[in-house]
Amino acid sequence: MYWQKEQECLPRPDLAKLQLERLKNVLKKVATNVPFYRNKFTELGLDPEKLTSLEELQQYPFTLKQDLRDNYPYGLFAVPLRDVVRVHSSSGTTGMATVVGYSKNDINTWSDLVARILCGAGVTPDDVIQIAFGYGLFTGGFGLHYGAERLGASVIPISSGNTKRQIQIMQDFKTTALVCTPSYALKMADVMMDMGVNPNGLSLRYGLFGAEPWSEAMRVEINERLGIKATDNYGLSEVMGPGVAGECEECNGLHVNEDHFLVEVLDPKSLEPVAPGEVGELVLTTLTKEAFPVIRYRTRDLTRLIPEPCPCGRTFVRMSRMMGRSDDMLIIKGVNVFPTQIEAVLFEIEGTEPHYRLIVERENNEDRMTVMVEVVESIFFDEMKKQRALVENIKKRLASELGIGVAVKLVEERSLERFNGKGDRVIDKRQL
Ligand code: DLL
Repeated sequence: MYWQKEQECLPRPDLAKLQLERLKNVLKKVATNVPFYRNKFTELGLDPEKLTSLEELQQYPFTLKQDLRDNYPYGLFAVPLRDVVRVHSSSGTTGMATVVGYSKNDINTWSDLVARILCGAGVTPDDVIQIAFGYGLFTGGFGLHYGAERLGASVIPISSGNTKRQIQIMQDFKTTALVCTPSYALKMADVMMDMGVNPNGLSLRYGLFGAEPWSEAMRVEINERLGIKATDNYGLSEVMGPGVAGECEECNGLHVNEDHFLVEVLDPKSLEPVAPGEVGELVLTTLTKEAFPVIRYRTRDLTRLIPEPCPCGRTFVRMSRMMGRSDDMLIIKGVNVFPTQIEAVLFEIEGTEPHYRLIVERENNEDRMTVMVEVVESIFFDEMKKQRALVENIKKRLASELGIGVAVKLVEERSLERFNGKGDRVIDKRQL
């Protein structure tokens, strides 16, 4: 039921003491080893040596995704590269990409924290875990893999894609726990139906889902269609990857691994703490990471804390499932996409206008994005062949920037509605 009971059930006063000690340590470390933090702290007259309470963290500056981009690739690492044993990165080309690193100890901690989440969700060493997250620069595949091995389960590192094969393997290898995005779980249920596979005949019992937003209604549907117990788990590469927080078998909020991450929930406008239990932006500080510590990282994810104790016995605070974003980031097929990335690509292509619309839909449990882009008159009325070549070019450039395929539709100049100021160019029709 617990992976590290002593830590997961630590009395709150002891936890606060541990957090303060660790916070002081990490602040001192970044002030010494990372010029970005040192300069900011000096500017604000902050001396980590003088830290006496957790509340004083509020005087410290935030870290933004842009700071990671500005320091691409290794500028925010707090140890020399020779002590880094793993690197992960977000999609996107230079200027948009973010890079994170892990020391040997970081990988060790990461494995434990993911094992905690698997264990909390009901998984044991007797389980056979099929990991259908992508293995690669994305943290999902490797993160869950190391945690599952740490737990001692049997791991099937199948990675993402090829749904029929996933189902075949699930049948043959007697998978008991499925790890992927919630939308992919529903997609699998669809394909099982097409293949005439009855989910009740499978060995599947648990589903651990994350990396994209989903709803209680989706959970009910997944549980019913696959005959499993679905739990939510949350993380982000900038802070570690999966392993930051996860639901226990109560399925009522995600426990944050608070001995390793300090949580704040702030009003995204005033950046002041919201009242306990109110919705705000999640801000995280890593307490133990060596290679890539982050101080007050603005996740842009909206959630609320659930201060009441959980019947499971864990003392770590719970947060509600993610309720949205305080920026315009989209998650399409589990991949993070910023409209600005698309804008930047279109800007570079001759013949396109800087006016576009992004339509996001979910069809048969699969995300689809269509980029509608205005093109100059001469192209719009040009031969089909030229238009097709332009569409292909845009598609290719977008696929390489974003890491996912999108549909592209050319529209006539001045046909898309104009906005005063920052208009909403995204039409997200997905109903989760
Ligand atoms: O998605 C890490 C991860 C992998 C978490 C596998 C869980 C399972 P990134 O690619 O950096 O990392 O994307 C992080 O995804 O800021 C959220 O907006 C979103 N996200 C992650 N988990 C959830 C979740 C991984 N359970 C971004 N519910 C985050 C809603 C989630 N959104």
